[in-house]
Amino acid sequence: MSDMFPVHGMDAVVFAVGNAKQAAHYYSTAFGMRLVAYRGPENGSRDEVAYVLTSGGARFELRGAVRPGTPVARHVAEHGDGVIDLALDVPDVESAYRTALERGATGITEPYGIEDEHGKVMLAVIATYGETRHTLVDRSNYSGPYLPGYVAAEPIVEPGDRMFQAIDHCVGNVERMEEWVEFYERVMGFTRMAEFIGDDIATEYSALMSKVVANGSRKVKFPLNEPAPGKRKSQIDEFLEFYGGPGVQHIALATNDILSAVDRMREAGLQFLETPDSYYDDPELRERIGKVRVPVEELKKRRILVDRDEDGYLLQIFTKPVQDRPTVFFELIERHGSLGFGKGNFKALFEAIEREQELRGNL
Ligand code: TYF
Ligand code: FE
Repeated sequence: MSDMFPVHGMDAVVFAVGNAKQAAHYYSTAFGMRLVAYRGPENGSRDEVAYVLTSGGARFELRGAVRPGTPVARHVAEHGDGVIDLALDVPDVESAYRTALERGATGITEPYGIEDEHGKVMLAVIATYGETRHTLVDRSNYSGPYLPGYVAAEPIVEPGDRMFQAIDHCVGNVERMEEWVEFYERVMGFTRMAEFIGDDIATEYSALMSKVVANGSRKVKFPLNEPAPGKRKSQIDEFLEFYGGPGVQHIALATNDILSAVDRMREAGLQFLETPDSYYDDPELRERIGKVRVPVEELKKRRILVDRDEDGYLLQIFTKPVQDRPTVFFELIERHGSLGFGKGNFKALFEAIEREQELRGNL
């Protein structure tokens, strides 16, 4: 199955935002990303601007509207700032697109090539949950800064050491999780990973159910959440209400130094979810996690969560939502062998999310 739809990894996460110029500044200063490419009225894009930033292998494209009535303007009016495209790096766009459509995916843009002096890129677009899309990209014959139509750009601020190196996973909030799990299985040959949140955990405290699908190499991991009936309003329902339908909930960024990343992001003004002291003072925590690379005190100081499974351990932390609506947020994750998503932290995490929800009056 997966041989029929090979995927190398994520190509880019594309955001539609209300003010791309300012968002580019934010991701440069608070996330330490490097501006590498730009497209706008100065070089032939009359209606839209786009800023492309990278951090190691992770690439974000921030799109904004220059005039009313454009697709980006409409998307932002409807959903607020959000992710419009999880672009996938594929070896053969034509065959991936045909395969996807044969297996029931909705095509948005037929495969096409686009060229400039740096070479040629192949692109096609299929639909996924809500208004989110997957652009299929083959840039193996291209050496420009991003895509034809974009010009190279200089960093907005001089980037220091990288805070993160790659995109670890991209999470979708949907109304019917199983439908989208089956979509990725059928269309892309992705398989279910072991970690999931079933109705047992859901009824206890999380008010959500979750399953994870991944490609064969596990480089692309897509957890999918759906609301579950609980004592109070699900955080997934809050997202669906404020986003105006299904969409990307969080992007997890893989870092190899979560301590310094958190310190620098906080210094730049980014806000993280607060984990209570009781999480760190619980004697069972040390038992559960065993030996990790830093003393628990260092994690406690920064409110970093830790989880261990049979393969190893992971450190993770979650930002608060990064735009006006209580929708998209980020996770930082430092993996040491573990392939999981922090199952042992779900209780503490969901309680922290619910405290925020309550402050917003949405619980
Ligand atoms: O991606 C994950 O599965 C973890 C845990 O609403 C998680 O980051 C799951 C659901 C959710 C927030 C975090
Ligand atoms: Fe996550």
